[in-house]
Amino acid sequence: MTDTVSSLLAEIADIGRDPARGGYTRPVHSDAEHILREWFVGHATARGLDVERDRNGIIWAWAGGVGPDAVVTGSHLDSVPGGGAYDGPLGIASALVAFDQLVARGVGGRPRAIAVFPEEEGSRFGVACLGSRLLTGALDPDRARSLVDSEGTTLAEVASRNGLDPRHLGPDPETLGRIGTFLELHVEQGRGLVDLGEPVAVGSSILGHGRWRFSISGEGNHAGTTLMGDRRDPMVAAAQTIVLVKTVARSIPDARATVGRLVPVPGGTNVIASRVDLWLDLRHPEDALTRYLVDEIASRAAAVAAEEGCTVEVTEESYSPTVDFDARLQDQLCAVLPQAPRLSTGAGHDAGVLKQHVPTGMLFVRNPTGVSHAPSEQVEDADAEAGALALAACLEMLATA
Ligand code: HGY
Ligand code: MN
Ligand code: MN
Repeated sequence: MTDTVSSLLAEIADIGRDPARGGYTRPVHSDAEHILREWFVGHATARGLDVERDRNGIIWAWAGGVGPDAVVTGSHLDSVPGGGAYDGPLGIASALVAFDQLVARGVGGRPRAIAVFPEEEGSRFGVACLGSRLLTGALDPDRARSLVDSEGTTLAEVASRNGLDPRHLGPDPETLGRIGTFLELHVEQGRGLVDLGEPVAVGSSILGHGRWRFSISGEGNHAGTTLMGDRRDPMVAAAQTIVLVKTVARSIPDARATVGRLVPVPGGTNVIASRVDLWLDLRHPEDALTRYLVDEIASRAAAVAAEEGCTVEVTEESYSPTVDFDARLQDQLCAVLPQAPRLSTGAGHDAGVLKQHVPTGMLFVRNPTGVSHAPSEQVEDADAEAGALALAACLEMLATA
């Protein structure tokens, strides 16, 4: 095979482009994501890998037999709305090139696989790392089945439409038990490697992060016939909540709090909303402080809402504690990549979910802009190839250690 990471990514460069937002919008089980899945399966099959899809929709491409104690790499193909070209697909393309390297070097040893996890971003059904959470039992299957997208379609319905039996969604200890070590390569979502002048880093930790839905309810009414003093306008309460989110988060060093999504109901220009849903993405290295922050924000939001005659209901949609990757595995990876610094990340990954169950590590590849979840996310061709070679070297070590 003469594929390079850049040539593989060039094959999908037009899939799921979003002219309105810029970048890519590839929600799970969209046409775009299905094309990306077919792209991956085509390349895996062409390499003689045994491809299967498990009960949770995770794709596994096996070389050298199926588990146990397999060395598994992989990432995701779904994106955030208006996302970059590399968040997810870089890990998949690099895994294909790394597997080519292992074949070229005649590397045997443990079975190895590439995994493609669905709905890592949680952009359609609201729960990040949905596939790996189902696989590991971190997400209740009944709750998963009833998750709905913005059209009100449940995950169960979408799963059925896509050849999965929703009754089988859930923990899969047999599949999980095949993994001996999991190593995910991902574009760095920050400027650590730029500042350090290195192309590749070894991951040290993932920041704890959660998502909470704030449903602010007031009284829907006519924009023209309702005097200002007679209103219970949840949009006003929502605006004040968004400002206080920043105030509270800035009071705690290293906290990151974001409201990136807000949905007024019914959403008419000449209509006072009856309800506003907004989502808080909150992250901090210390889980106790994350909890403090969400409680503080929720209580202040209730107070500002009350002043507008509104109420607030807060629902936790997903939460992942801070994850420190296995120290021994980090040391092994750094022994293979002596130039690679160790970097933490503020971004969540399926590796963070799997780490609770199997020895797990990450590699990050330099992103000159440091920007992610936006069209300007970038990886230079030379760094992309360096990442695949680094992944190949680490997989060889893990397969033969
Ligand atoms: O949201 C995250 O941190 C990841 O990109 N899903
Ligand atoms: Mn990602
Ligand atoms: Mn992402």
